[in-house]
Amino acid sequence: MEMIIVAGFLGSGKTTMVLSAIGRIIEKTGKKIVIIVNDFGTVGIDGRVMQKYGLDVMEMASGCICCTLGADLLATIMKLESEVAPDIVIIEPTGVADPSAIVDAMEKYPGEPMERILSTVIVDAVRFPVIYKALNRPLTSQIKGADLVLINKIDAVTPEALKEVEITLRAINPDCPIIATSALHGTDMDEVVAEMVGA
Ligand SMILES: Nc1nc2c(ncn2[C@@H]2O[C@H](COP(=O)(O)OP(=O)(O)OP(=O)(O)O)[C@@H](O)[C@H]2O)c(=O)[nH]1
Ligand SMILES: [Mg+2]
Repeated sequence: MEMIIVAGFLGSGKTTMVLSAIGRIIEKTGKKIVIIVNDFGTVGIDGRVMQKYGLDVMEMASGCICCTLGADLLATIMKLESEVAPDIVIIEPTGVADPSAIVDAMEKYPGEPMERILSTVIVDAVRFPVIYKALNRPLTSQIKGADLVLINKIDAVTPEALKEVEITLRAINPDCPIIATSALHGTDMDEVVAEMVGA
């Protein structure tokens, strides 16, 4: 089983990104995917979308996987593994969660270890300058720990503003792939999916 964490601050476009990516991942790889979401999102993951792709959604009983210190998350994944046996589990934590908390929690996972854990962080291109000022520490920490950074909502910013965001992110994380996208319009999603599934 592989794990893709799709983190990012509130409203950055995590759910929209997951919905935009899953169909492409399934078409490309034929893999069985399960999504674990928290239920506080502005865009819910629609049951009909799930059915279309034969997906299962599991919401945490507590609604927030970062608040459960891993215990609930691990139990959920164990249950998934035995009942659904997915190839890929995609986790959308709440906006305040640092993906490294999930990666750390997975070290105590009693089942088969994950073949791969990818920490994706979505950055809202529109609100980044403001959020970066207000929440510098947690945002920097998220981006530093990311395996993949997606700058989302590029449809809503000028090329100059996007460039600024790119420069700041690159300075924080010099190594990981950074892709500018619009999850809403499906821009550059092939590139995103290629990074997500490692193909
Ligand atoms: N313009 C634009 N809006 C977007 C894009 N992606 C998402 N949005 C909008 O941003 C808002 C938040 O999107 P969500 O996908 O719910 O974001 P989220 O990170 O899952 O939000 P929470 O789960 O509430 O933290 C919605 O109104 C989306 O339609 C994008 O690429 N461009
Ligand atoms: Mg969401």
